[in-house]
Amino acid sequence: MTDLPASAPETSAEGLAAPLIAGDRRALARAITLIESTRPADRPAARALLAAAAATGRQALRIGLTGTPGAGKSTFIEAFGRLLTAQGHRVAVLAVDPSSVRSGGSILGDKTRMELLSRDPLAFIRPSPSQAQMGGVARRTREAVALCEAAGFDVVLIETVGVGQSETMVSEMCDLFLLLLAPAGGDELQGVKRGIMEVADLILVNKADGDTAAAAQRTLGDYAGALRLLRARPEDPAGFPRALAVSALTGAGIGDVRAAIAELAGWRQAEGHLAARRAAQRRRAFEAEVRARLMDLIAGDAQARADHERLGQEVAEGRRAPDEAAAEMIARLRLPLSPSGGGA
Ligand SMILES: Nc1nc2c(ncn2[C@@H]2O[C@H](COP(=O)(O)OP(=O)(O)OP(=O)(O)O)[C@@H](O)[C@H]2O)c(=O)[nH]1
Ligand SMILES: [Mg+2]
Repeated sequence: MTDLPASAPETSAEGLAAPLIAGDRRALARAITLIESTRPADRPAARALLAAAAATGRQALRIGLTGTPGAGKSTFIEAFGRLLTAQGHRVAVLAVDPSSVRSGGSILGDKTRMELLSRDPLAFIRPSPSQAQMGGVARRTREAVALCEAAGFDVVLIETVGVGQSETMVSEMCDLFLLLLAPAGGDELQGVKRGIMEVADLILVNKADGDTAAAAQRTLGDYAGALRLLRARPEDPAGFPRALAVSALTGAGIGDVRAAIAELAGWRQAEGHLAARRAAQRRRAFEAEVRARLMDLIAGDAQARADHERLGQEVAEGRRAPDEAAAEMIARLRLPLSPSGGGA
């Protein structure tokens, strides 16, 4: 078989860029498929498309959302997303699911729980690709956000289920971070990792309706108390981070969430914190890409791969110190740099 050119019409950057920038959702979906491709031959077209996207200079408000399984994330996105589109915003929803296997039931559940939003012409919903390590997921998600922005979506919601490192990753690519919780007994507080509370701008206690209304108010009190113990952050106005009770089902409190987000984002924008945060995020993304490429260099070379495996084994067995083995690994790559090794 001959190599298919990377610029096959259906995946060419030139063919996709114009409709993408015109806001065509099918072009956006295909563009995301292109940047998700693991075929090296697709990468040049993906890069060209990302360059065209960046040239638009368009930016959205990027909102991260995490929450325990079943907390009501999908139902919340349906309610919140529809509130935004009713106000004329164009809303893109990107799901990040690090657990590679997503049950068909869950996807079906999402379809019904975001039924109106998924049919809304002002909305775009993209389920997570089912694969790969966090590194790859982080890059793809970052790039998908950039494509959504170029397509004219002015709010991008990045949803992740509250497990593993995915929240940290999502918080690294958003302007604002929401934590959605279901009402529960007091011991639930311990179940939420302190690290997530520290990056959350809003803690939303969902299901504040019907039988669970009282429990939601109690949980709200617990979290509001816990938030008061956190150190004030210089990039926040008074009153943040804040805890709110909502009902994604009835819509109660969703308007307050909208108002709190507008207040916080407006303040951060005016004070320059938003720009500084994005600059720091881009910088860290660059550092992560450099590290990833170094690992790719190793993986792509048989000798380097063997050295890496052997040194890793020696470190695991306690025969070598990690620092020393890493120095040898880098020296063996024979990069055209003088290996000063930090101390020498
Ligand atoms: N009473 C009540 N039930 C809710 C509310 N929001 C969601 N639910 C219910 O909670 C269940 C889970 O809702 P989902 O929106 O699927 O939750 P999720 O966090 O997306 O779940 P996963 O994606 O499976 O982690 C469903 O049965 C919803 O109908 C709410 O505000 N009040
Ligand atoms: Mg869901």
